[in-house]
This record gives sequence, structure tokens and C-alpha cells, in this order.
Amino acid sequence: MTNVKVIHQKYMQRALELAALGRFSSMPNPMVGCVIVADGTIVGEGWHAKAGEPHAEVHALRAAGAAARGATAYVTLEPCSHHGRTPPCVDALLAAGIGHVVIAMEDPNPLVSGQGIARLRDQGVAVTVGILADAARRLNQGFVARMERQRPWLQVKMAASIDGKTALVNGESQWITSPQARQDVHRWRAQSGAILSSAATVLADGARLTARHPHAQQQPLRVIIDSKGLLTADLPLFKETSPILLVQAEETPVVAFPEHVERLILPLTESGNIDLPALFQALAEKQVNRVWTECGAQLAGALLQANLVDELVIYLAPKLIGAAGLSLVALPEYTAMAQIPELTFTDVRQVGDDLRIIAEPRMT
Ligand code: AOF
Ligand code: ZN
Repeated sequence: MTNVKVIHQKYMQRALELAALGRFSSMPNPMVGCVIVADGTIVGEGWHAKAGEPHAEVHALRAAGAAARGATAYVTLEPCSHHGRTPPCVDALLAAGIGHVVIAMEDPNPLVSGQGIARLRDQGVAVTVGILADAARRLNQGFVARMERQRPWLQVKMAASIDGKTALVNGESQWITSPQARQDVHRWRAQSGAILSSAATVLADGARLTARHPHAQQQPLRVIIDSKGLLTADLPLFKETSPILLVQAEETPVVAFPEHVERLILPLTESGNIDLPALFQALAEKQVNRVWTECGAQLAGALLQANLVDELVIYLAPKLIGAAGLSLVALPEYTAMAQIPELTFTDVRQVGDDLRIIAEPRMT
């Protein structure tokens, strides 16, 4: 690898670290970091904290001041060329006299997608694209998913004993996993634009589905599928004031709910279930980048079978529930190994007493 590329990677790595500071606050905007380097020294750093606030480049240019003239800017996402909630970063980079812009990845937002790069080049600025591109895409997998496929990044949380059971058949299940695993769940919730669950799960667990974590800065939209109209206004869920989206069908009986509850009416499929792809498209339209799902075996099975799951986040407790246990996910009775869904483990670690496995379904 050339020396120049190693240097580019070093500063881009720093820009990615800065970008990640926006993990709990930048949504629905992407996380973006920027580092400005002059004569081998960092003269300015910035990251995008919140939609409506300045973009990463603007913060970094402000920090660099006059030192930005002729300097190199490292940005984790193509600088924007459009007038959004804030003016175009390309204009700010040009006005500051930046000589070279190094970019990890193109902005998948159709309002930008290559136009920022083209404008910089037109104005005689050197542009290098693709440094640590994979890491940059991974960091913003939610934003990228929403922009490229009009569907959020979907994670499904599961918790089970080491023999893959979620509860005793009599329903007794509360807290199979350790407090640390539960805290980890709240951390995921706090990074998600929406939490998805079903009426059955909310009723069984008395769930509130809020993000209760010290880093939490925004409450996710709570999305509950309730096609049969099982939920009642007295549940703990409704006592919390963060917004709720009740996903129902035309046929669902209508009940009076508090003001922070919105109904989304979607068609039913032939099997009488809510049209899940239509739900995710609606969530993308609501600018949700990441959906964190906490549900029972039925909905988890349906999401997997519809090939809608990007990641399973599985907590395995060092317990054996035995034969009187409920299984993790409802799937058909496969009769040949060729039919069974396969997963790839992408991350395995211990969280408190439990194992946490992140697994990606291999798309069939
Ligand atoms: C950048 N730098 O730090 C970010 C960018 O409505 P606005 O003005 O906040 O623009 C949001 C869009 O700008 C967002 O969808 C994405 O395309 C881009 N985000 N661009 O140059 C940044 N956060
Ligand atoms: Zn911008």
C-alpha cells in the first residue's frame, strides 16, 4: 500500500471516530465526521450532532479558521451540495480555500449522490473517494438502507437459554438474561429511530418500549402491530409520552387512545397478517433509519421468512430451560437441510453473564 493511502486511512479513521459521536443524536441524518489537515497536522475537527445543526465540515472549518486555506479535508460522507436545513458544505469548503477533499463514500441521498464531488472537481479542488468506504457504509447502515432501498435497517432482538428456549410454556419468562444484557438492549433502542413490537408481546410483558440508557438523547418511535385491536389505553405503554404508531387494518376495532398515538392503516395479506414490506416502506417515509424489533416467535418468524431481517441480535443466557420451553422463532417444519435458513455470525461477545451473538441471515 502506498504511503499516501496509509496517511489517508489514518485521518479517515479519526474522522470515523468523530462521526460515531453522533450515534445517539444524528438520526434521521447520517453520522458524519470531518478532519482538516495542514502540513501533517490536524488543524480542525468536527462532527454532525443533530439534524438542523451545522454539518461536520462546518464545525471543522470553524475550528481550523485561516489554516484551512490549501489544507486537506477528510470527510466520512460526500459533502452536501444541496440547501437542506443548512447551506451546502461544498460552498463552505470552497470559501475556506480547501485544496483537497478525501471522502470515504458517496452520499446515497439522491439530493446529493455525486453532485458534491462533481462541484468540488469543477471548481478545481482535488477529490479522492473511497478511503475506508466499507467502515463508513457500516457506520451509517441505517441511513444507507433508507436511502438505497427505501427500507430501514432491521434488527431483531432475541433472548433465550443456551438450549434456545425463551420461556416456560406456562409463560413464566421474566428476565432470562442478565441486567447487563438488558442495559445493552436499551443502548440499541437509543440508537434506533423506531422500536417494533406486537400487541401480544406488549400485553405479555407490560412493555413500555422506551430507551432507558444514560446515552439516550431521542426516544424511538414505538411501533406496535395490533391488527386485532387487543391493546387498551390503560397499558403502561401509553403512560409514556413518546410517540406511538399503532399498525392496524381497516377491519381493526377502533378504541380511543391518548394524543401521542397515531394509527397507521395497512392492508392485510391473504393469511390475515399486516403487510410487512408496506410497514417498513412507511417507516422509511417517516425517516426511520434503524428499526429495533422486540417481539415473540411469531413476528420474528414472519420477518425472517419475508427476508426482511438484516441482523439478529441474540442474547444467550447460561441456563437450560428444558423440554417445557417455548422456542425462539416460529418457522415451518422443514424436512430437508436445504430448506433451513442459514446465518453468519458477524460479532460474538460476552455481555454480563450472557453471550451476545449478532447474526446476519444469508439471503435466499
Ligand atoms: C454533509 N455533512 O455532516 C451531514 C450531511 O437537512 P440538512 O441540511 O441537515 O441535510 C441533511 C442531508 O445532508 C442528509 O440527508 C445527508 O444527505 C447530508 N448529510 N452532509 O455534507 C454532514 N450530516
Ligand atoms: Zn453538508
